[in-house]
Amino acid sequence: VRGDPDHPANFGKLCSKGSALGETLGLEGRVLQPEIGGRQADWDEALDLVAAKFSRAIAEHGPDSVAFYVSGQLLTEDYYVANKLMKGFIGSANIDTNSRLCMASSVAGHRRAFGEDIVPGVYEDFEQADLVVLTGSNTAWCHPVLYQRMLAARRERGTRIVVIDPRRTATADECDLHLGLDPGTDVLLFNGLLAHLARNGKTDADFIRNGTSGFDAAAALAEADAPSIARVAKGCGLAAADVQAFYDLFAATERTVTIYSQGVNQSAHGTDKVNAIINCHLATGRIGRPGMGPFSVTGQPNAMGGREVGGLANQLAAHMDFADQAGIDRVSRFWKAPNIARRGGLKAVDMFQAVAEGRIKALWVMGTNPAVSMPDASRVRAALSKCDFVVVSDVTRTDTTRYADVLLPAAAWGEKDGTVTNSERRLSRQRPFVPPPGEAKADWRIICDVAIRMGFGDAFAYQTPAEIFREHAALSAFENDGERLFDLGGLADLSEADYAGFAPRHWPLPERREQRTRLFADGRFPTPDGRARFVSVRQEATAFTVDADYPLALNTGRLRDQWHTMTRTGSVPRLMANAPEPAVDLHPADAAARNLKDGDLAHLSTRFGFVRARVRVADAQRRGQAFLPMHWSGHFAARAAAGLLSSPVTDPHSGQPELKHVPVRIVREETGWAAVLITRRDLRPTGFVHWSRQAVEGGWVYELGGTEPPDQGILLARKLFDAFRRDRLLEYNDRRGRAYRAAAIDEGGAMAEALLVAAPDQLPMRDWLVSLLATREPLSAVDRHALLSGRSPAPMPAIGRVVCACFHVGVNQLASAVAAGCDSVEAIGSALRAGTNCGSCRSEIRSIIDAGRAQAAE
Ligand SMILES: Nc1nc2c(c(=O)[nH]1)N[C@H]1C(S)=C(S)[C@@H](COP(=O)(O)OP(=O)(O)OC[C@H]3O[C@@H](n4cnc5c(=O)[nH]c(N)nc54)[C@H](O)[C@@H]3O)O[C@H]1N2
Ligand SMILES: Nc1nc2c(c(=O)[nH]1)N[C@H]1C(S)=C(S)[C@@H](COP(=O)(O)OP(=O)(O)OC[C@H]3O[C@@H](n4cnc5c(=O)[nH]c(N)nc54)[C@H](O)[C@@H]3O)O[C@H]1N2
Ligand SMILES: [Mo]
Repeated sequence: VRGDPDHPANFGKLCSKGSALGETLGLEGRVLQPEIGGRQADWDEALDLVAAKFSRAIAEHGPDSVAFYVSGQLLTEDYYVANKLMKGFIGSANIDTNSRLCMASSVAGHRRAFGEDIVPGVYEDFEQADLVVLTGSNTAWCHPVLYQRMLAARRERGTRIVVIDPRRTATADECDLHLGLDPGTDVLLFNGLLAHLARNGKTDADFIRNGTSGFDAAAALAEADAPSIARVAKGCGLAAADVQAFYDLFAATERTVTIYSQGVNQSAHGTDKVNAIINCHLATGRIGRPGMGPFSVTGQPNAMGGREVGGLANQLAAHMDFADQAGIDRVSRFWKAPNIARRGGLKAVDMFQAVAEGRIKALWVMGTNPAVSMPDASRVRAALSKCDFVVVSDVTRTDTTRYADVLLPAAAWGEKDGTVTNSERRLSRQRPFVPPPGEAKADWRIICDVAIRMGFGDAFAYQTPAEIFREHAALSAFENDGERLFDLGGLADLSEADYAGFAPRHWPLPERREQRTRLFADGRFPTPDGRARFVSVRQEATAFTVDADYPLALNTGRLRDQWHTMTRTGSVPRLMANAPEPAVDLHPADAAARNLKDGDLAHLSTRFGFVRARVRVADAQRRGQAFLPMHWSGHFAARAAAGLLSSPVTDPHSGQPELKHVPVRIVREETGWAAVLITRRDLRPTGFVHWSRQAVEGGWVYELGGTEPPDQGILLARKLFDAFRRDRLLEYNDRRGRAYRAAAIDEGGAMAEALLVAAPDQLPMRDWLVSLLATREPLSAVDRHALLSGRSPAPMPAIGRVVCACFHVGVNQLASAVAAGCDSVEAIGSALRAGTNCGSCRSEIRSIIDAGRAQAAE
């Protein structure tokens, strides 16, 4: 897999996960055939059943008794037909998407300010800016290709970077200023900025007068909220000098882009946070011109396409919504859909609540894993298991597919054919290069096949994705005299050949009107009066308060090399190597206060549930705050999904849940034993207090542990070997019953698996055992002896924990290179290639160089 150097969004650069896509094309875990109640079925039978169950629920309980929960993994064409089926033909707006957990606050903020969900700028602005403000965004890990573009510009023209994040993330490594604000205090910080700009005459009076409304009220509320820098500093938990420095920099720099992501969106006040940011850009007229503007960066491959077709329950289609009667009539006429939904539907959290209460009788989940990614996930799981009829379309087995009455095999990346939109409004094609395996089918095809069976054949008789795309483009232009900026009218007649060869382009792409790359530079906005709206916001009390029972604030988010619920990245050894176990980051003082050290097992609980994870003592963490990655599902650990802890409290405007903060209690889990199982088998062990697993060359490494005393732990762990004949086992038991080592030997005499059990912290090194798994060579007498004695036969030149996932370079190799004289990230790059692809490990390489330097100085 290589990037396309001509693609204008990344110029051929890929992140670690993109580079590893080729390693995810195997069929392990793929769903290859439809299943009904766990047994294999053919497509006709499965589709007939889905159509019949949905039709019956609608006939008996009305259209609002069914729902779709869809995803930004879908292509625009898939999304379009799912939305059309639910809103146009079933006649309910109960279709919502995982973008509710991701982008909904940005959508709501854009609509309040601009009248339409528009990202005004383009990625080039990041390079043309003199100041880049990154707030609530760990860009270095989550948008590494864009981040490297910013850093390149910074080297060339000295762009200043300000990072606003309660954690000191890798993104903060190369910044001029890091504001480690208290969680949830962003509105105060940006209100303070607005007040500061107004107080010091740094606003653009012409732009405010000609292009906006509501400035005076917003500025007055900001002034009341944030009357002084001292007040802001106190409220945000920052040093006054840092706040002052940020405000001065912003005030003085015309070319400023403010980039924001989940630290802003995933909040009980996410929409207000978005508007507090936009207010500052409107006040300075810094919008839509080169190098400036508020900029929401999205996450999923096609989160934006979903917003365009109307995948959110409160949107209708093509940027029209339910507030506008004429718009509903217009879409109804265009679709020839008299039964069209006339009011908004249930948003994700409410949708699963309705499922739990039995109000939703039939639910179809497509391309998302809510059993892991929704907040209060145990309630979501209970709802799924109670629901009368659950359909899941996915490419792999997940924690959610376990609840499927009907499981449908969808085509995956590399097999799908259609379009996506990125954060800068750029449409790109996704083209297939392998046929779908087994009986997998494109999502749009599956949805249309069900629609036809429900009696809507005329409206869903598409033969190709291009046909769907043309209709989507035509709807965006239908009776659109420029009042909706989302207009793809120029693409409504695209031929099959043009669609096949479509080169990436920004919308709007109207048929007759002028085509623009950036929007709003003219001071005209898609509101009724053509003016942008300042939204008066005030800093509300944060949704959570820590207390004696739950004394820490838990933040959740992403790791560098994992993608969401790990359905693909989790089985790629080099992507698992940097952070192999689920771990909670704690400030050293918070860890010490709980008698926890690095690598200990911790028990985390909130009012919604509990999980177990290792402790990682991290200086980047502020006191009183903990951070847990969102990634570990039940496929990779016994119980470590962040969703089990997260709160279902939502933002009142966007319905987006507060995924970034929940009060948590973290205590030591007193373990009596620990074990490691190195195996070729794909297992999900049961009966253990804790396990997690890591993909390695040739199989998996399982870490296990329990609260039982070691002798009982040995008995429990040995059950994992029940599958093997006794004469195939090499076993060692120490006399006191505190340690056990064993290996299972295959027909060829090679090690099929190895199990080591000991008291916690007493496990022998296992790198060499893992290497035996990959070699598949018969065990020598020396190996056998070493295995039973728990000592590696020869010192292994282990590469150590992987730092550069793109080129598989480990910490030991880096340390040797530093010792041998490599004294810069660039020198390391030329020597080992590490850090020269996506660049997201550069900050870690830098800290290894610094550590080497410090050691040399001692
Ligand atoms: N490696 C990787 N990259 C990804 C993904 C992935 O799974 N893995 N997923 C993609 C998707 S779908 C998305 S949506 C994006 C998300 O990309 P990001 O939003 O950058 O990622 P997160 O780690 O969720 O959160 C960003 C930061 O918000 C900070 N934060 C928490 N609370 C607050 C607060 O109150 N205020 C401020 N200012 N900051 C706060 C967190 O500490 C965290 O560092 O990433 C995309 N890219
Ligand atoms: N605690 C906490 N929770 C979070 C977040 C957080 O920061 N903290 N972030 C939230 C955010 S921003 C997001 S985007 C969500 C992501 O959460 P999910 O959407 O649950 O995450 P994924 O693992 O990407 O799930 C996508 C599923 O779609 C399948 N899939 C991939 N391609 C296709 C396809 O073409 N068709 C079909 N039918 N299936 C496909 C994959 O196999 C996978 O099972 O998590 C949210 N939840
Ligand atoms: Mo997301």
